[in-house]
Formats: sequence, structure tokens, C-alpha cells
Amino acid sequence: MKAFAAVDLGASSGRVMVGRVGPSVLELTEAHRFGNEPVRAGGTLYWDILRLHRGVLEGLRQAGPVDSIGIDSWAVDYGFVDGSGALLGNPVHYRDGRTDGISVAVPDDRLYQITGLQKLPFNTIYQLVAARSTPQYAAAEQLLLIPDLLAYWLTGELGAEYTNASTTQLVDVRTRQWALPLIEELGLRPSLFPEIRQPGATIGAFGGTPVVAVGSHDTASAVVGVPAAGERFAYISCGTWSLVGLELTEPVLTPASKAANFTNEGGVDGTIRYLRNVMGLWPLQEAMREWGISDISALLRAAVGEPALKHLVDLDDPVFIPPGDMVGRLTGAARLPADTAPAVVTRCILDSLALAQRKAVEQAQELAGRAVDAVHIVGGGARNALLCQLTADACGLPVLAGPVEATALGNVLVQARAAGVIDGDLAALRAVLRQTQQIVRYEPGGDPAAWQAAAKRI
Ligand code: LRH
Repeated sequence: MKAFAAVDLGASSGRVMVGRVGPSVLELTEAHRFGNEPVRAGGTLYWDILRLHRGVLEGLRQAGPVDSIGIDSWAVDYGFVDGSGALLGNPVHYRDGRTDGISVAVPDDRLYQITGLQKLPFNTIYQLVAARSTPQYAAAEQLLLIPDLLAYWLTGELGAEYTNASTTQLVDVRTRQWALPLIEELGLRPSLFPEIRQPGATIGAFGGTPVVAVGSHDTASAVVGVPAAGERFAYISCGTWSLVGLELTEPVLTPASKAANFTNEGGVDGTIRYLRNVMGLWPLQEAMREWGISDISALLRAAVGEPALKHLVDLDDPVFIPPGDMVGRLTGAARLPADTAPAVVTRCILDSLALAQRKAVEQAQELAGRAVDAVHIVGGGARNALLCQLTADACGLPVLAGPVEATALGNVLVQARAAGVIDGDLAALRAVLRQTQQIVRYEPGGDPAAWQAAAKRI
């Protein structure tokens, strides 16, 4: 048996998990959990990066001796370091408004052909164009994405892990390297971008323990953690976001794929994560914060009793991206009074989310030319029985829910393979998940015609 520390940073909390792996064994325990609260200062929304670093150090201390350490976090955000390796300023949160209205000189079609990425206003490319004329940018030597920055602080080694680098919209989807001509064309300095490393590579050491690159984009690790057999499956990595799509071997770069805003993110083992960002549980999390409700179980029990598909909103609308007054935006979009009961708003969010997930599952199959037999839901959303059942009903497909900790498990599995404890491809890693993790099956039910009609309303 070997033990691996998985540092997993999410939008609202960070955790250090310890995964113990041996023949037919995969167990996860939480060593330490710490808050991740963005801070607004001088009108900008920042991540509290030093608090996160401290949480990582404390978590690794509590984890005790391990055979290696792997780090994953949300995508697209970065810090700059100068020539002496000092961090220049605090990393800015992707939900900050600095990219509002930012456009780049390269036409969208060409950007899609080069990078395969969906257009999201907060992609690193737009953040960099917004930052290009600042003194901080002028002083920067290297750009480090969040997991790479934390790994740098642990090991002193600079680099860019591939799966997360792919989310910047500055990596060539074919060569899997930085798209240097594009970077130059945008007036950005190619020297800012460190060498790309692949999941499984050793980055360096922290106090004698190897730090290993994993799928450092949390969604890449979550997709490794999908316990699917075969390839006829769709996945939904459901947390703050719902990342809905397929695992492919080649990107889909057709005009229809671009029009549907599907992305071709880089996955572990050279796979393509062909998916779309659906708004996920963020609107509900924000609404609960505003209502001062922390007990989601009671809220969901009340929402189950509300009439189905009565109030719907288009969760693909970017109006829901920034924080603040979520209830106002939701009730406004659903044409409900601002003081509508939380159970009604919750039902509206979950019906709308199930519908948005259905649309993405259908479009992914059509655009990639691959039919699926089941939808896997992993991440925190797998715990939400109402959402899982609604998704099964909306898609007309069985939903296989779990593991909740797919991201940390995917992180651990890649480390375990690098350490030689497990052998084989992603299918082999997933077979270990099926043997060891609890998965709940939801059969499709409900009224297909009602979902069909609802899909036309938004
Ligand atoms: C989920 C996630 C997602 C990105 C977003 C910025 O945590 O990494 O895949 O699009 O955060």
C-alpha cells in the first residue's frame, strides 16, 4: 500500500486528501479542509493565494508521510512571478469584471481552429489582454497557473501542466504546446509561458517527498475519476460548474461545434475533454448565501414538492457569472417576485440546470458523432438526488452518480500510476474506481414530452 496526498482547490474550499492505494484498494480520507474566500480590494476580486498556500502546507503536515503529492485547482487563473521568483500581485479571480467587454484582435473562428477552446469571457487569453498594459505585466518573467504556482512554492520548479494550460486558450490543440504565433500576434510575450509538462511527470520535491504533475485542472482529474466502462458515456462534473461532455481521442473543430460553444480541453493520457461549461450549482450556492440558508437537504426536500418545470431560466446566460444579487437575477429572469420562496427558486434552478445538462449531452453526441448509453455525474452534484433524478428524466438516460470525490480520486490515481502501484490506461484506472467506489443508479422516468416542451421554452 502506498499513500498519496491530493491537494484539491475548489472555488469555495481547499482540501488535502490522503489516498491509500494497493491491490483492489482505493481509500480516501480528508486530512485538512480550509476556506477559499475571494477578497475584493480596490474594486478588484482576488483569490487569497497566501491563505491557500498556508492551507496546503497545513494539510500536508496533517497528512503525514506520503509517497507523493499532486495539486489540482480550478482553471484559467494565474499569478506572475518576476526574475527573482517573487509573486507580482495577487491572482485575480476569473469572476472579476476586468474582462468585461474585452475582445482580441484574432477572429473567433481562427482562435477556435488553433486552440479548440470555447469562448468564455474569463479565459486566460482575455485576462492577459486586459492585463497587458499594466506595470505588473511589464515586470513579469513567468506566468504560473494556480496549481503550478503552488507547486513552485513547494519545489522551486517552474512549469505549466498541460491539462490546465489547455484552458488558457493559448495552447495549440494539435501540437499540445503553447501556440507561440498566436501569443505573438496578440502582443503577448512568448517568454512568459513556461515549459509544458504532462500528468505523471515529477515536478520536484517538497521536504524529500516527490511532487508529481496530475491533471492539475480539477475537471481533468474529475474526468479520470469517472467510473465508466467503455466509451459510450457522457460525464457531468458537477460542482460550482457543470462540465458536461465526452471523452474523445481527437478534437472536434467544426463550425457547428464552435457555434454550440463546445470546448476541446486537454485531458490526461492525450485525451480530449469535449465539453461545455453549464452554469452548475453556482446560482444555488450564491442564492443560499443570500438567503442565509446552509442546510441544503431541507431546501431540496421542499423543492421536490414544488411543481415540475413551472419556472425556467436560461442558465447559459452569462448574466449569472458574476457574484452578487443572484436571487434578484434569477427571479428577474423567471419573472417571479423578488421575495419568491427559496423552495420555488431552488426548483427553478434545478429544473433549469437539468434542462441545460440535457441540451449539452444531446449536442455533444450530435457534434462528436458518438451516442452514449449513460450519463455519469461526479463531484458534489452526485450527492443531490433531486438533480440526479431530474437529469436522468431530462436526458432519458440512466444517470450513474458518484464518486463525489472524483477529482481527488483522479488526482490520486494518476500519482499511484506514476509510482507504479497501478498499471495501465484510463480504462484500468476506472476499473479500480468501479471496484472500490459507491455508485448510485437513477433510471429515467417522468414525462419525456414535458421535458421536450420545456426545452423549447428557454
Ligand atoms: C471548475 C473549473 C472549470 C473551469 C472553471 C474556471 O472548477 O475548473 O472547468 O471552466 O473552473
